[in-house]
Amino acid sequence: PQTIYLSEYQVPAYLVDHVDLRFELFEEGARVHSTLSVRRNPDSRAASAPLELDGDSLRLESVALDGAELSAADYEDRGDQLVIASVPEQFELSVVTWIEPQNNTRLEGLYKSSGMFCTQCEAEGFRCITFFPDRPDVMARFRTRIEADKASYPVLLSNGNDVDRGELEGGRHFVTWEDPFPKPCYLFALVAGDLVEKRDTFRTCSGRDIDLRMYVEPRNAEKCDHAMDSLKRSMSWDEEVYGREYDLDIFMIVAVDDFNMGAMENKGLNIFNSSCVLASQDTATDAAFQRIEAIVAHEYFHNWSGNRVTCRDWFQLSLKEGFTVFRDSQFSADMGSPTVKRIEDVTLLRTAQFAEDAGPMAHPVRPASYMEISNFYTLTIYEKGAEVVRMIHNLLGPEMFRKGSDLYFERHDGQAVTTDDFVRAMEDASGRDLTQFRLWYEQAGTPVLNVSDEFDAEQGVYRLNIAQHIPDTPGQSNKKPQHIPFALGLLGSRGEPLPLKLEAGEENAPAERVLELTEASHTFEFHGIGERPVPSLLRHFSAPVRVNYPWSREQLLFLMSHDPDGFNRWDAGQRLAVDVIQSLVGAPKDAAVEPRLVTSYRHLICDSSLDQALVAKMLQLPSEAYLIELADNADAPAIHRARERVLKHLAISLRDELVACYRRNLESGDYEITPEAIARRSLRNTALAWLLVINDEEGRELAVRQFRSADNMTDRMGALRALVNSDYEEDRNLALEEFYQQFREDPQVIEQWFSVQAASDRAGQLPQIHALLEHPAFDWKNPNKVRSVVGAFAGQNLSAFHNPDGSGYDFLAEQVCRLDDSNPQIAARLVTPLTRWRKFAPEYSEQMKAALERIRDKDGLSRDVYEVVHKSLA
Ligand code: BAL
Ligand code: ZN
Repeated sequence: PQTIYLSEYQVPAYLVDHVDLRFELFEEGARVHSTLSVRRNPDSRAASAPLELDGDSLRLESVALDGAELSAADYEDRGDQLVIASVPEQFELSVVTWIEPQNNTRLEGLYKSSGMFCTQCEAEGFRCITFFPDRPDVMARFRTRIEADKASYPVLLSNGNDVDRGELEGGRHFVTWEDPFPKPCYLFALVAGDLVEKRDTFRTCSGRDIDLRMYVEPRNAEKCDHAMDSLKRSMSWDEEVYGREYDLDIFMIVAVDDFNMGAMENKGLNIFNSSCVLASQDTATDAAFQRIEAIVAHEYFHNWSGNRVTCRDWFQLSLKEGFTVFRDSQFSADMGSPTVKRIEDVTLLRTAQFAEDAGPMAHPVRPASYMEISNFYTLTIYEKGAEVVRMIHNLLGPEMFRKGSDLYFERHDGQAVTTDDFVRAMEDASGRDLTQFRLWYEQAGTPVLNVSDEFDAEQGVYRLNIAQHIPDTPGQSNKKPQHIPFALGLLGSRGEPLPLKLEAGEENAPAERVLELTEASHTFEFHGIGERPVPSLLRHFSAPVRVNYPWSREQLLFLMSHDPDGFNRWDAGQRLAVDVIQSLVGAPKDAAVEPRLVTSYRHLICDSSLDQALVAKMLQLPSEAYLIELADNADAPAIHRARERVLKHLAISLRDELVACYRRNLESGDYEITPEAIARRSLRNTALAWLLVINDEEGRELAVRQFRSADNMTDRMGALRALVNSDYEEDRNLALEEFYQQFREDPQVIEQWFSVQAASDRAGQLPQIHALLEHPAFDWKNPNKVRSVVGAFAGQNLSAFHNPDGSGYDFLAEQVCRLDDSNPQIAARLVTPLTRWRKFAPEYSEQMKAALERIRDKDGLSRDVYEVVHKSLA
C-alpha cells in the first residue's frame, strides 16, 4: 500500500459547490444518482488537471457531463477512481452507481444494521457510496432525496432540514433533505428504517426553538431519556462556556447496533453506536451513563469544532478531535467531580496513550504520513491532542483561551483548516508566542522529566532541577526540548502549603505555580524555606509527561493524606501501590507486603469525612495494563500474581473494615446519577470485589443478595463481576446463567455479559473464550460483540492472553485474520496488543512477534492490518 505524506498536500484541483443526491433503496441494493456542480479551483496550480473522483466498491452505471451522456472512451473507471481527462472550467457531472449495502460488512459507506440502512462516511466512506473528491477540504451544500419502501422504511433521514416528502408508486415514498451549510462529504449521513421517534425541544440563547429528535428501534424506546437530557445540557453548556449556538432547526440522534466507532458527528444527524447512547437504570452501569453523557456532548460539540470549522486534510484530525475531547472533558468535569474526571482521563492517557507513544505505531498529534487513515483514530490524536489543547488553555488562562477560540471560530467559519491555524488564533488573541509549543504537534513520544532536588538549610533555599528528554520514536530522533507547563507546590512537615518565592523577599508568593520548561534542563530556586519540603509535582497532571523523582514511601504516604491537589493525592497513592507491587514481582511467596500500604488504605476506607468520590478512585489498585506499561521486559503473569498478592493481602487485613464500608454505603432511596451516589456504589462494589477475592463467606452472601435484589445495572454488574472473579464456581455459573436469561433480548446488556467473562482470569480462559464465540448471541458481524469477547480477552485478561504457551497470541492472530476479510478497521484495532511485543520478556515477545508474522503472511491482507503489522515488525 501507498504511504501518503503531509508534505505532499496540494489544494484540490476542483471544487464542488453543490451535490444533489437521489437514493433508490431496495433489498437487493441501492442506486445512487449524484449530480455535482463542479468548478476549477482558482487556487490550484494544476491548470489542466484531469478530474479525479474517488470510489470504492462501486458499480458505475452512467456518467453525464452537462446533461450529455459520456461514452466509456470519455472517462476511465479505475475502480478506486473515476477519471475524466478533459472537463470545462465549470460543469455539472451526473453519475449513477449501484451499491450493495446489505453485503457491506466493512460498515463504511452505506450499509445495513438490524434491517435499517445507515451510513458511516468518516474518514473515507463516502467514496463507497458514489464517486466524489473524498477529502475534507472539498465542502459542498448537499440536497438528498431518499426513496424506499414505506412499510419497511417509514423513517428516512439525512442532514439538514426536511424540505419535501411524498408518496411514490408501489408502496414507496420519499423524503428530501437540504443542508444549508457547506460540508465535507465525511459528514454526510443517511438513515432509513422502521424507528420510533422521541422528541424534545431546546430554546437557544437567541430564542430559537430547536426540534430535538432521537430515532431508535422500538425495543429501545425507553432508553432515550439520558441521552436527550445530556444533549440539552451540552447545548446550554456550549452556549455558556464557548458562546456557540446551534445552527439548524433540527438536531437528530440515531442509535444503530452495528457501528465501528462510538458515534459520528454528521451534520444535524449524529449516528451512535447503541452502546454509546442507550441507557436505562436497569441496563446501563454508572460508567455507561457517564460515557453516554460525554459522547453525546462530544458529538454535539463537533457541530462547531469539526463541522463549521473542519480539517483541511486528515493529518489535521486532532484539530477537531483533540479540541473536541478537551471540550467534552471540561463539560464532564463541570457536570460531575472535576478531580475524578481528571483521574479518569489521566488513567487512560498513562495506560494506553503512553503505551502507544512508546510503541511502533507512535506518531505525532499531527502525523506526517499514513497508509490507512482509519488507523489514526488513536489515543494520540484524541487524548494527547486534548492534553495539548488543555496546556494552551492553562498557559493562556480561561479568558484568553476563550478569546482565542472565539477568534478561531470567527476567522475560520466554513473553512477547512490546520492545527497551525488553531494555534495561530490562540496566539493572535492572547499575544503569546507559541512557536516552541508547536513542537507538541510535530514530535511524537512522551517527554520524560527527570527531577532532582536539594535543600540548602543554611540559605533556606530549596532547589529543583528538572531535565527533559523525549525518547526516539519511529522516524524521529534527537528531539528538541518542548514547552512544558509544570504545576507544582511544596508542603511543609505539617502538610501546610509553602509560599513559592522565586526570589528572596518576594511578597505574597503563591502556594502553587506553573513553571514553564523550555530548555533541556532548568534549576529553580525557592527561597525562605525553613525545612526540607515535600514536593507536589505536576499538579493536575499539567502536561502529558512522565515524571521521575526518587519519592520515598514516606513522602508518598504524606502526599496521599496532605496534598491539597486531589489529583496528586490520588497519584501519590498510585505511585505507592505501583512501588509495592513492583517490589513483589518475582519475589518469594512469603515476601512481606508494605504494612503502611494497609494502614493508608484503612484510613481511606474508614474516614468517611474524606471526599468519597476521590476515595473510590484511590481504592482502585493500578491496573495490570498500567503496571505492564511501566515495566521493561514485562512478565504479565508475574505482574498479575504480584498485584493479586497485594490485593489479597489488603482484603485479608481490612476484611472487617470492608464489610463495614459495604454496609455503610448501602443505598437508601432512589437510584441517582450524582457524584455522591456513584461514589457510594463504587465503594460498596469495590468492597464486594475485594471480599470475594479472598473467598469471604459473608462477602459471597452479600454478593448473591445484591445480584438478586439490585435495582440498577451498576450493582447487578458489580455483584456479577465479583462472583465471576471469585472461586465460587457454582455461584458464578448460576449468576451468569440468570443474568443471561434475564437480558437475552438486550444486545447492549449481553455485550457486558460477554466482556465480564472474557476479561476475567477465572471465567475467561481460552476454552471458555472459544465457547463464547460459539454462543448463539455472539455475532462476528457486530463490532461490539467482537470487542466484548476478543477485545476484552486480549486487552484486559492479561494473564490469560500472555499465557507462556503462546496460545493467547495464536488465538488473537487467528481472529484478526478471520476479521480482516469482513471488517478490516476492526481487525486492525484488534492487533494492538500484539504490537507491543518489544515491551515483554523474550519468552513472550518472540511468540508475539511470530503471531504478527503469521498475520503478515495472510493472503490478501487489508491495507488497515498491513500498516499496523508491518510497522510493528519494522
Ligand atoms: N469523528 C469520529 C467520531 C468522533 O470522534 O466523534
Ligand atoms: Zn470526535
